[in-house]
Amino acid sequence: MDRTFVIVKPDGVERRLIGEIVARLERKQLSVVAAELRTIDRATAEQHYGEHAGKPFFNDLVAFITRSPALLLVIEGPGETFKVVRNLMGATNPKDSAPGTIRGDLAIEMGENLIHGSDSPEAAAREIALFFPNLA
Ligand code: D4T
Repeated sequence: MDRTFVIVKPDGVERRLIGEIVARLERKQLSVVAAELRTIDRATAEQHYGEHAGKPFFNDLVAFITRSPALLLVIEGPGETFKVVRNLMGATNPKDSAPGTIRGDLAIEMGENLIHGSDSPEAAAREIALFFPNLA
């Protein structure tokens, strides 16, 4: 089985969309294999979004992802799980994401786009190790 890392971001928890979002992953026949509701600390957020350090939206991004609890998830599927999840999520900017996707149906602002999913198998391994260091 093949794993990826997902965050239901603070806006998703605040809007009480945990059930809706997890249900969409499960209906696709993906499995939740680890889950934790956690307020992400600043150091972890800066490491997670390291590729965006120095960009104009970086400080807002870190402030957003740390502002209240997020649901951290390890998701498992039969293969290319990161890609399956990214397709369910829709495009990063909710103004571009297709209807039928999580962002396309439920989000409208780039800064509040509900969900994160790793964008490659390498990112999935790195992010699972960062957020769930005790997971085998
Ligand atoms: P995440 O990482 O949150 O799943 O989003 P994506 O993988 O879909 O997109 P990303 O890494 O390029 O962007 C991370 C995060 O930053 C916000 N963002 C991005 C922003 O506010 N302004 C921007 O110009 C970009 C590119 C949205 C998602």
